Amino acid sequence: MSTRRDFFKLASIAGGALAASSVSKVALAALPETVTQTSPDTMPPLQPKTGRPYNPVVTLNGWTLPWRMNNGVKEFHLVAEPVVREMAPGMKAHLWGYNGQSPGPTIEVVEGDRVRIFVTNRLPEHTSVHWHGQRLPNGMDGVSGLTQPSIQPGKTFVYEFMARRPGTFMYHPHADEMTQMAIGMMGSWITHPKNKHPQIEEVDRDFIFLLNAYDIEPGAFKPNIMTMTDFNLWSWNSRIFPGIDTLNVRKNDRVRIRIGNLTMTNHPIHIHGHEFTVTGTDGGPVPRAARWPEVTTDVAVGQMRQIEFVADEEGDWAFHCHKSHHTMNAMGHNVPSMIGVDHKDVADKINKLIPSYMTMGDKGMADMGAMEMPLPDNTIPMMTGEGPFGGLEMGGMFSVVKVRKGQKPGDYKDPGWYQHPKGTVAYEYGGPVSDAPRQPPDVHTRMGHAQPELEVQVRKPQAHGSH
Ligand SMILES: [Cu+2]
Repeated sequence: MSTRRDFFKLASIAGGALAASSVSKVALAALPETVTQTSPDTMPPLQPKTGRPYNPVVTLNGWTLPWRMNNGVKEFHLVAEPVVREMAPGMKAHLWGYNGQSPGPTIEVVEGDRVRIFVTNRLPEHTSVHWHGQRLPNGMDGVSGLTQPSIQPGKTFVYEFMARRPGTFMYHPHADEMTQMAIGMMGSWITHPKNKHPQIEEVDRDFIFLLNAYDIEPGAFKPNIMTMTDFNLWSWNSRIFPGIDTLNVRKNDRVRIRIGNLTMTNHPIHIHGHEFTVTGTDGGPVPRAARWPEVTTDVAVGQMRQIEFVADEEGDWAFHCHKSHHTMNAMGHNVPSMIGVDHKDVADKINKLIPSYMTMGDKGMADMGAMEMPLPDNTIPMMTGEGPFGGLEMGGMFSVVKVRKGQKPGDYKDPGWYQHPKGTVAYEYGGPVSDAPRQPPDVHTRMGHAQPELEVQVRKPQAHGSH
């Protein structure tokens, strides 16, 4: 608690600092300037210029919201508004978000910081902001109708509380949630520890992103907000592979990745080539004795998971959701199985009549990636992305952790594809392959073994049994 004398002391310090930076008191009484981001690229971490120092995070295909200091209070300005988000090159979605992007900017503060967030509503309907996972006064919790009146279009509300515990959090509306979260309104929040924390490791690379899902028909721009389970775009920070940036790290870096889930299903997030431990959730740091090694961790709906590992194996390591339909991009629903059907000639003709027509491949789904068929505007192939050895046949929730010895500290630009040392890549066998005859498959065999046809006797239940 500040005493009255402390307050005057602070005010005079602040006044001095302000005079130096020529910001008037009138300006500080007004709303903090609105900062907008239009690029969907991963922005460099925001190094704190004021307040307690910390090691900032990297928001995957996102950015961090700058703040201003006002008498020791960190002031942020979030603007809820319609945005156009490029989900991948060639595909844009009309979403709702904050400050020009969906998800909104990451908010980073330090444990003990007093935070004031101005929220301006430029949406066509009311909203609110819930600070998921925070300890705060009940009236700052952002639940429309329960803890506050909703923020009407054109209005600005102020939230103010102290960031009491360190960890990884999110923010999202608690007003017409079905619409507002299905259309991209969400953002990440990190509270860094004030001092060295016994359960919180210092890391070299610290990434954060949110899992989201949309239902956007090929050729359309707006998500269908009525969809409950049948989404067709599975994204990280509203980006789909190959639109998701790679996570570039230096060999032996200690890496933390913070993942929050605001979709309507769980996502088992999987890394190749390394093991990690879950070091924290939105409930706080996991005590060391309670951690165990994993290569996949399930991030359930409304949860945050912080995973950590030492990146000590060089290479391009796949990092993705393990639900195979979540590493694919938009496809029409109710697609018939076309395996075994040669449709190459028909597809072109059908496409002229029905622009949104897409077919499943005739051998499997892999030939979808090869783009034999013209696609409608504003969609990208279901499985795509080119690697150094060919098509990756992945979309959606997929990226690559690039571990390199040569990555300079502080310089984390994409190093390009991994150059494998000689003799360390799977290769084609050059010798003879025996051509032993195999049982030809036919309708009466299973697994190649002939099976006698079974005669099945059905005993009908009898009304006048012996019981
Ligand atoms: Cu998933």
